[in-house]
Amino acid sequence: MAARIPGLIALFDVDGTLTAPRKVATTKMLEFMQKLKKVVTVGVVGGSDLVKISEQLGNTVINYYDYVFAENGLVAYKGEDKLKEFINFTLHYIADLDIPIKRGTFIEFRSGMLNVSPIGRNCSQEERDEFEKYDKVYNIRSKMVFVLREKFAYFNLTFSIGGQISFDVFPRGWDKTYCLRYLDEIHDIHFFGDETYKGGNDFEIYESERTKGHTVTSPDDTVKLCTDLFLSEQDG
Ligand code: M1P
Repeated sequence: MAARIPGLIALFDVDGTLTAPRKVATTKMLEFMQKLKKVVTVGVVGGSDLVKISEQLGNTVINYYDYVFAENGLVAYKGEDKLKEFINFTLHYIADLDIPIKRGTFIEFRSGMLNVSPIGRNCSQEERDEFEKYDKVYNIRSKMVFVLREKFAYFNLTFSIGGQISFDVFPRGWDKTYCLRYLDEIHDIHFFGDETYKGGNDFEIYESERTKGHTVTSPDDTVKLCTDLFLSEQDG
């Protein structure tokens, strides 16, 4: 087997890039990644924790990819008083929110971020799909982010609407670019993501000077783009 291209990595967002949002990767995608891994170093950087990424990409995800960065690669969170103030305000805001249904787990506490969901993370798949549609019409999440950004401007937070029912909140700089510090020796970093617009959770790493950013529209689009970039010469 030919050696992989040295100093180059193809780094992928998960939801909307390797899988449909919160869904399991297709066999076609898993097989494609195995093929791609023979040619380039491959990595995953997701906003979710490792448990969720493993549900989507398989229990052996760590063995399949050269790098797996869960929760954007973060490990710590500090500032208990600020945290409490933020959580209290956010829960009050959600309590006053008039949306069709609410379930449980409105704030999920993760290692390097808070994930805030107006409907609650305990909702079913059907309920989450419905909320996504409702949110597209009524902008529940973007209005909430607007209020929180104003209210907590001095906290230096980044708000990122990535998935279907929630948004992530984390200290500025603790976005997906955080994982790049583990890739110091790699100079050619290709990043693939679907939420690459300003405010999307792939924006910072897509824009980073250290990466060549690629916007994809679906997992199929990811396969097509990677084939054109990395595999066309191999097949030809
Ligand atoms: O990876 C994108 C997002 O996936 C989930 O979003 P939601 O549950 O709203 O569909 C969350 O894990 C979120 O943190 C993550 O950014």
